[in-house]
Amino acid sequence: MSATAQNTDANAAAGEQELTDGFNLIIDALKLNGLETIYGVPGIPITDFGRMAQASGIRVISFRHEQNAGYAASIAGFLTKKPGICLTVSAPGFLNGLTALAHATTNCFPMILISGSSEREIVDLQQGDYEEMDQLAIAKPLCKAAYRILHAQDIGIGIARAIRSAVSGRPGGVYLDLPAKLFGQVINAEIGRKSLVKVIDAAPAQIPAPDAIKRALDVLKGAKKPLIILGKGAAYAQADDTIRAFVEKSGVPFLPMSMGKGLLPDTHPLCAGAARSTVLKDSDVVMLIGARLNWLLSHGKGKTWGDAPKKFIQIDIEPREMDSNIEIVAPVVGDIGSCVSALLDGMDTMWPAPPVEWTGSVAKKRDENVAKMAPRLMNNNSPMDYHGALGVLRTVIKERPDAILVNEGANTLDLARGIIDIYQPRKRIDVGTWGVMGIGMGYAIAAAIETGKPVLAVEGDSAFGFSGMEVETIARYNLPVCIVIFNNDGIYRGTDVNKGGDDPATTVFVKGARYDKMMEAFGGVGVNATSPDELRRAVNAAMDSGKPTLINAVIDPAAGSESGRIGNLNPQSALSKKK
Ligand code: OXT
Ligand code: ADP
Ligand code: MG
Repeated sequence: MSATAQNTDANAAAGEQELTDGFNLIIDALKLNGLETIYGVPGIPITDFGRMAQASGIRVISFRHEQNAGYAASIAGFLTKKPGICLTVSAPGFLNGLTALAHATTNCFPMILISGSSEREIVDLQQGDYEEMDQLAIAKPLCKAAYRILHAQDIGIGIARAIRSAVSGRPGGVYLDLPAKLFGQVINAEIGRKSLVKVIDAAPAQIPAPDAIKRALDVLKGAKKPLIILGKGAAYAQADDTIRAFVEKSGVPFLPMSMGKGLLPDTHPLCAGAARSTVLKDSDVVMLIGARLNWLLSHGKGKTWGDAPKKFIQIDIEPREMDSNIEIVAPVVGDIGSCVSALLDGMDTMWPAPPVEWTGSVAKKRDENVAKMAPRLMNNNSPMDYHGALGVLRTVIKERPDAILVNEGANTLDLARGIIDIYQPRKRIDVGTWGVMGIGMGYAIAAAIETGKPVLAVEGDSAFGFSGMEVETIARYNLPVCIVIFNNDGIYRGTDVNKGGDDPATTVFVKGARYDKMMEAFGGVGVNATSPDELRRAVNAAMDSGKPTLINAVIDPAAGSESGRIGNLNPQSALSKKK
């Protein structure tokens, strides 16, 4: 029964006018639109709202810091195609949630940050209200849309607008500002009920133009060395069978971006993940499906892409993405499900496979790289190196392909991305477009809550520190999350030395720290693993039991490299080099 209906019954029994209020209308509006989970941190003015939402059957997951709740909401949006909801208090809580809102927008994940706020009259005259801040103005440049609701009868339409803005077109973050007074505003229950809006077809299909499809197929057909790149937009679209059918019918090698892995298994015969530099350099036609030509693809130019002339086909819902970095000869604008099925329909029954010289050379390079890596993954060194430890985790995921892998760090990220094969769509979630540290525990919590599947979070020791306090949240909700911390005593490496004094170097942490004790402190399982064999036993036990577990994997402090695979992005001082 809706919250408003419960009040109505009580009022009718008392023979009074039927009333509802802001609290109840927000709850009813969210439920009416199937938004049944909230990630947040309570406090003035939203504490009672959280209680009432929980009492009404909404799942309210209470975090230790809003940034982690925000990251949880953002990835809930990616995993479900419904906006993830993050709820925060005013000013400081709002600001803590804002990084995640900006992250959602940058990564094209649908999310709504709902923040309580101070009263307009006082904020606008800057008279020093409790947690005073002009939140709407601050949020605007960091999200796709920002709205404020001032009257209870506008709650229905305000929430509908927020939902539609988050999920339609290119998905993104939306800010919804709810001043404290709104929650307690009382209105007639019937008027309230009628003001609610159920959003119909929140993300309408966007059908591509037939001539755009024909142009794209003509370019693809003319290719001698074609390549398909599958980005996280393709994973988000949930058009998994259509994408697989298209790739297989085309016979074109595909390169998955990090979160596009698993759309087709990394072990698929057409997967070129292990021949990345070869396919980027040597291909002549590249079809991007839900992937942007940003820094992760070297903007489509330069050394990475080699000298061979290239034509790009791009499928994206955002028309302005076309030609953002280089010329796109065949832009296809529409939602990926509609575009890829139109491409599939437009292919002749006898679609010619790409020349075997190309597919054969890609397969050969891939097999060579895989074979080169294989022996390194089998070592049982103690302390562990990255390859020994990741070899174990690769098998864990192979044996449990429906588990979700969360991954952050530098070396821990880059090496895990290459080594751990992914077999199903949306099973690898990571630092995304910004390469941001801190998504780990929020993502792990949301992945467990939204999917009910076991989660393996593979974390650099620095990366983990950004959201580490949420191990208490994981223990409190008894979530099936196994965290493995690659503990190499620091950021990139634990061997740096301060050349100017007694303070520790900026990149090193306490030597020999025991992160496993953190989980034990909250009643979960903690394990210290010093060899691949110990790691294997501990992870298997955790994944089988589903108990919250934190494994401190002791990694050689000298094993990593500066910034993992992206050390080239560090600016260098010409002066210090001369010294
Ligand atoms: O083809 P070639 O020969 O080139 O080979 C490629 C593949 O073909 C091959 N490959 C394989 N071989 C064999 N078998 C298999 N299966 C296979 N698969 C692939 O391997 C190579 C490499 O493949 P890859 O990875 O696909 O290709 P490449 O060239 O690396 O791809 C380029 C990129 C750019 C697409 C890729 O590198 C990428 O996606 N990179 C993302 C990088 C990223 O986002 N990093 C995170 C940011 S780093 C830094 O900023 C950090 N900070 C600062 C900070 C941040 N970020 N955020 C905030 C809020 N504050 C501060 C911090 C603090 S990282 C960091 C902490 C680090 O310390 P930790 O303790 O957490 O971690 P450790 O480093 O472990 O100590
Ligand atoms: P990656 O980092 O994996 O390369 P990006 O985040 O750069 O991926 O790109 C994702 C792209 O997917 C964005 O340009 C976004 O507009 C697009 N996108 C997201 N959802 C859809 C969809 N349903 N249909 C079409 N394009 C989409
Ligand atoms: Mg580290």
